[in-house]
Amino acid sequence: MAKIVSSWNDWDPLKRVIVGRCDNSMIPPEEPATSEKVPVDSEMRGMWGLRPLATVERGNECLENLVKILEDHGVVVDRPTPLQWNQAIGTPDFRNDSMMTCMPPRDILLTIGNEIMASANSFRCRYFEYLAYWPLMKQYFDEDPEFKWTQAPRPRLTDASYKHNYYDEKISLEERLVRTANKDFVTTEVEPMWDAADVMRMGKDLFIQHGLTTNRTAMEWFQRYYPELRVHAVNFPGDPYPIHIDATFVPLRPGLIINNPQRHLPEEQRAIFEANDWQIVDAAQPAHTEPPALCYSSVWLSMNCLVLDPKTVIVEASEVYQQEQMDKLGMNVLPCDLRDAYPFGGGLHCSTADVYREGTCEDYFP
Ligand code: ABU
Repeated sequence: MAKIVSSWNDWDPLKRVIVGRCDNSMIPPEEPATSEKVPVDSEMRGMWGLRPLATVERGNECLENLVKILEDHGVVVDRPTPLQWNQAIGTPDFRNDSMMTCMPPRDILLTIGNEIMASANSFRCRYFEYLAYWPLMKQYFDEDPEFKWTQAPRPRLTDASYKHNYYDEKISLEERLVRTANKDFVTTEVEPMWDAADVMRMGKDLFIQHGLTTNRTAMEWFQRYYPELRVHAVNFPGDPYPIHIDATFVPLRPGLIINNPQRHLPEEQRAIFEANDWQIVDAAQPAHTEPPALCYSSVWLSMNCLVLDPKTVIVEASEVYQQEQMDKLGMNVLPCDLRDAYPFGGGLHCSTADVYREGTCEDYFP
């Protein structure tokens, strides 16, 4: 039996990966955690329902572009099995009028070594999203005797998990930034809640963003679950909607990170990188001033790239400034037309989840 699952970081040579699907995707109904992520002037405020079929088909076409590039570079690609996301869901603790999608997998699945763990998301609409990946998990389990198939403790997501009316309609951008700086977010600390895309894996070290989707209790949970790893809480005060680290702080290879210039890492949190001779470079400006229609994410998906190995990176095809910068940083750039998949939850990194990268668990911060 073969070794199928192993990955310790985002830059070692990628050999197997999951790419999401847009089928049956929903704009979910408003609920305590999601409303905080949707800007007050967004066209998505108050909207919910099935996403238009033409956009689903176009999003899937974009994901096929990514699959082709990956396969042309010898990467094995696995795909989830979409559910009918428009079904209402319920648990003893909450009911929600629909689910969301199986994009992006990066939010749901966290690969650390030979373990893939389904996350403990704070959005009620994402509570059952892991089911789309369960057929793949079973396949890996059958084929790889060392694969650890794990589900993180399921949050209850009762009303006690959220600060209600935390952001009212009139909150200014400045006030949002003050709250980010004060690490004052919509979730409470009654239980661990986290999105896998808030976790940056760097061998022995996990850097986890504290923000709208991941709380402090999650960090404490991670440290106890992985006593052999070091967990670092990071936060980015320039981000009024802090969600997911992979459009903010993105490693390209050992020693090199690009950082969102609007969301600088505070001095005291940079120290560990500087002390270990890592270079933190401001990312290039996005090529767009607005995200595409019906998109939750910011224009900074420009830097949400997928590293195939320490010399090769996939960058969105229209993000010419980011491509140019990657080229200057010594990376071989593969452009991929993916922008119309952004509304389904993110860019190139978001749209994937690692299954296998070569390499082992290294200590980059001795
Ligand atoms: N899922 C990544 C979103 C990050 C951003 O909106 O900037």
